[in-house]
Amino acid sequence: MALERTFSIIKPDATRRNITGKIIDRIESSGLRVIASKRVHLTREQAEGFYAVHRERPFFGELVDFMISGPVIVQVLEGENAIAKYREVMGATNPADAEPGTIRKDFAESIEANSVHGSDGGDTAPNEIKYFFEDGEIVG
Ligand code: RTP
Ligand code: MG
Repeated sequence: MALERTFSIIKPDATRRNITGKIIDRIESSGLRVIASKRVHLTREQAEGFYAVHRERPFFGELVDFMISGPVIVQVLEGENAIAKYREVMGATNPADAEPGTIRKDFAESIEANSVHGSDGGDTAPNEIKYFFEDGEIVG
């Protein structure tokens, strides 16, 4: 099976609580490999652009405020079936609905402060990766 790449953000609630290592351990234990990583503080423009698909949703303003409330870690993950695999490892958007053993069940604070982002499909993943990384920053 071919290797696939997905895009991950470890969100500000997790950097604030200093639990990024615990989250990366879940990622690596699942078999996914971190092939690019950097810690950044998103600008409002970057966060609005990244979440543009949600612009009309009622939570958009709060989501952007949250995503710029502290540093994040953006990453490219590689592995077999990486996009679906990482969605499984993350768990449901709302931690109350997430399966035991998932990142969001075990670490998320709320439906908004839910510790991680992962691309939701083969159409979005490459664009999300390009939004944050140059080709030379990704070492597979
Ligand atoms: P993500 O894009 O961050 O991986 O999360 P997702 O696909 O599971 O959820 P999505 O529907 O794309 O929502 C994006 C992020 O917006 C926040 N959210 N808040 N207050 C609310 O009702 C609400 N719903 C979603 C979460 O941070 C969610 O991850
Ligand atoms: Mg999403």
